[in-house]
Amino acid sequence: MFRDKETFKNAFLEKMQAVCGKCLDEATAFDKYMALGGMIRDYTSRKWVKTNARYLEEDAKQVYYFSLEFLLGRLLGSNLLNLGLTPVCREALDDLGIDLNELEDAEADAGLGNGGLGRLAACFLDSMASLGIPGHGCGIRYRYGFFEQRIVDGYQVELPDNWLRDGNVWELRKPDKAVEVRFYGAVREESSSERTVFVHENYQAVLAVPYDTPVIGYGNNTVNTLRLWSAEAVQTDFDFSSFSHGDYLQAVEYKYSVEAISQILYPDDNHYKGRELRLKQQYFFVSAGIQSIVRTFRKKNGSLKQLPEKVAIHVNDTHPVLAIPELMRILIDEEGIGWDEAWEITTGTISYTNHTILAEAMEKWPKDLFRNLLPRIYMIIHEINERFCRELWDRYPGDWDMISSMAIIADNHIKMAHLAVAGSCSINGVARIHTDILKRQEMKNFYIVYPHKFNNKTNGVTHRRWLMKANPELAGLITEAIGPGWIREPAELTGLLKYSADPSFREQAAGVKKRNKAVLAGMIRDKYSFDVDLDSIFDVQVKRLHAYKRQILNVLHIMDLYNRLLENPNLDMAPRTFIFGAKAAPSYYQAKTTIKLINTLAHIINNDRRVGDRIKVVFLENYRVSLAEMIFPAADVSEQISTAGKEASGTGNMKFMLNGAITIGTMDGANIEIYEKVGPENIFTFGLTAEEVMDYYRSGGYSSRDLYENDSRLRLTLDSLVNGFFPVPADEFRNIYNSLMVHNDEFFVLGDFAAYTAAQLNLDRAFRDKAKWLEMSINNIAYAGTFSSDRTILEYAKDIWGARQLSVE
Ligand code: N85
Repeated sequence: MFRDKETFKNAFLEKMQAVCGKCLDEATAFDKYMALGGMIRDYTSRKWVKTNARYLEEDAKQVYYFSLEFLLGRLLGSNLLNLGLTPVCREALDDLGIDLNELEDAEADAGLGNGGLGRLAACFLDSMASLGIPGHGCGIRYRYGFFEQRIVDGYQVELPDNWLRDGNVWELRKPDKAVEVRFYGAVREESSSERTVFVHENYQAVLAVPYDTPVIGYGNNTVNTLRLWSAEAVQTDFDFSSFSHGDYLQAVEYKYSVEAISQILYPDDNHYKGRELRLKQQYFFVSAGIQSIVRTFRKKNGSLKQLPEKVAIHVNDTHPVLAIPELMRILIDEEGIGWDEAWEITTGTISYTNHTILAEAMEKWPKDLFRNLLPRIYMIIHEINERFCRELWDRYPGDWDMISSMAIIADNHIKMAHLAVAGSCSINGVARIHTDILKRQEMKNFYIVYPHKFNNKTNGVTHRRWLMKANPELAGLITEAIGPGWIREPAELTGLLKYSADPSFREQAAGVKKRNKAVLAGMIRDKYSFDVDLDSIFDVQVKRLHAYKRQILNVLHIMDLYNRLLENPNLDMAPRTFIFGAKAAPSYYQAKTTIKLINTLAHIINNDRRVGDRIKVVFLENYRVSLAEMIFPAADVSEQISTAGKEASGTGNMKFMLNGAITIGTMDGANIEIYEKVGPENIFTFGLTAEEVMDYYRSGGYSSRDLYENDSRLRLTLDSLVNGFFPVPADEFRNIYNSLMVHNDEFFVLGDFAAYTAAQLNLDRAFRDKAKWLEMSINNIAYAGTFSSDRTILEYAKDIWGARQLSVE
C-alpha cells in the first residue's frame, strides 16, 4: 500500500489536510505527527480486523495480560519499525523537507507505569504480537500518567503528566463495549430449595469504557489489542432527576468521584499503601476486563466449562488478583455454576507473576475497608479462605503455625499474594535467584503444599525497541556482519562472537558507540550547558530511586574518587562521566534527599577546576522511556548494584548489555544469569552474596560503625555528608548519614564499599585497554539474545498459558 515513496507522500499530504485542515507550510511538527500517526493507524486497521477474524475462525486460545501498568513510551517509531515502513517513510518525508525524528519527538510518552513492572508488560505486548501469539493487554487508561520530574535547585519537583491533552492518535474509543462495575452497597441472600442467590443492592454503578490501541507485530500482519478502561458516570451528563430535587452538588460529586478512578497512576514503586482509591482502580479494571472476556467467549462458545481451554488470564503482580474472586462471582452469580466447578474453571484459567520480595510491597487490604467497598467480592474471598484453610487442616492437622502463616484473611487483612497462589495454576518469579528465594523463603509453605505451581521465567526486553529502534546504527552493523537472522531469532546474536576479536569490526563498533555518545552529549550540552568528554567512560545508573538499588553506593564511590583526585592530581585513571536518571516517589523522603545529594555533588565536581575534565556528574531530568532510548546506546558501563537478594530481576541490565555496555554489578537478580552467559571475563561483579546478606539479617553481626572506624577513606566520604562540606543547610543529608551510621545500614552499602571501589579500579584498567574493552563489549551483545522478551514469552506460552503461535495472512 505504501511501499513506494510517491504513494506515501501523497497519502501523507492528503491526511495532513484531512486531519489538520492545513497545508504543509502552516503545519506544526505536532500536526505532522498527528497526520502520520493517523495514516499509520488507518493502514493498521485492516490487519487488526483480519487478525481478530482469524482468531475467531481458528478458535485460538487467547491470552489476556492484566496489568495496572503499561509503560509504553512512544508508539510512532516502533509501529513504523514493526510495519517495515521506516525507510519509505523517512525517504518520503525527506522529500517534503520533514525530519521524521522531529515528528517522533512531538509524540508524548505513554507513561502509564512506574518502572520495571510496567515496562515489562509493554515489552511482553510487543513480543506476543511479533511471535503471532493471540495475547492482549488489559489495564487502565489513566488521564494522568507517571509524573513529570523537574529539578529545581537540585530538588525533585513533580508536575502532572497531561499526556492526553492534545489527543491520542493510536486509541479507539469503543462505547458499545462499555460495561458496568459496581461498588459499595449490600448483598441480600435469597434462598430457594435449589440454591441461594446473592443480590447486590444499593450499589454505586460506574461505567467502564474501553479504549483499544493496536499492538503491531514485527513483519507478520498480526495486530493484537491493548484495551485500557476509562471510568465514567453512568449518566453521561448530570443526573437531572436529582438536580431537579435540588441535589445539584450530589450529582456533581458523584460524577467527579467516579472519574477519579481512572484519573491518576499511583507513583509508588515497590511500595504498597492501603488507599481505597487504589483498591477501586484494581477492581474497576479487573471487573471490566473479566466481564468483557466472558462476553466475547460466550459469543463463540456455549458453556463456560471450556474457559481454561480457550482463555488464559495472567495477572501482573498482585494488583489484578481480584480477577480470581471476580471470575468466581460471574460464574456463580451470573452463570449459575456451582462452587466446585467454578473454582476449577477459575484456577485453571488464572496465572500469576511475583515481581518483588520486599515486605513493604506486599499488598494487604484492611478487611473492613474491603468489605465496605466490595461486599460480594469479600464474601467470595471469605469462602475461598474457609475452604483453603480446611484443605490445609486436612493435610496438616494441628499445624496452626503453618495454616495461619498461609491464610488469605488474617490479622484483619486480606493478603493478596496468598489469594494469588491459592487461586491460580501457576506462580512464577522473574529471575532464577528470585524464584529460588520465593520457594525457599518468602513462599516456603506454599511451595511445600503446591510445588507444581512454582516456576521461573527470567525476564527479557524487546530487542526491537531497545536495539533496532534505539540503536539503528548498531543494528545495521550487526546485520552486516552476521546477516538479519538475529532479528527473528535473537539467540543468533552469538554469531557475533567470532567478530569480537576482529580489529575492523571492533573499530566499527567503537565508531557507533562514539556517535551515540555524541548524540547524548549534544543533548546534555543543549539542556544543561556543559560539555562532557566523548572519550570518558559513560558510567550510567538509570532506574527508580530506591534505597535497595543503592544509588548511594555509586555516590560514595564518586566522592571517594574525587577525594583521591584532590590528593593526587596525577592519579592514573580514565576520565569518567557519571550519569544518573531516576524518579523518586513523591512521598519517599530519603529518595528525594538522594536526588538533592547527587545534584549537589554534581555542582561541586563539575565546577572544580582542580579535577578539570577528569570527572563529571550529570543528573538527567525526567527519566522515561524515550530518554532511555537515547541513554542505553551511549553507555559504556551499566551500574546494577542492588543489595544481593533484593532486585527480583532488573531489566535495564539487559537493555545496557544489548547495546554493548559492560555491567558492574552484584550477584543479584538477572545479573547472575548475565554473569553465567558472558563469563567472569566480560563483567565486573562484586560484593556480598544473597546468602551472606540473609545470614546477617538472621544472625546479626553486621556493624556499619566498625566498617566506618576501620576504613579511613570511607570515614572521609561519610563525614562529608554532615560536616559542612556541601553548601546546603547543616542537616540536609543527615537522614542519609543516619540510615548508614545510626540505623546500621539496612542495605549493606558500607559492607560492599571496599569491594565496589576495587571492582571500579579493575573496570578502569580494562577500559584503558581499548582492544580488550571492545572485545568485552561485543561479547556482551553476542550473549544478549537470551534476554530478548521473545524467549521469555515463548516460555510463558508453552509452560503456563498453553497458547500457540498463529500466522495471519
Ligand atoms: N518491580 C516493580 O517494578 N514493581 C512495581 O512497579 C511496583 C510494585 C508495587 C507495589 C520490578 C505496590 C504498588 C505499586 C507497585 C522489580 O523491582 C524488578 O527487579 N509498583 C523487575 O525486573 C521488574 O519488576 C520486572 O519484573
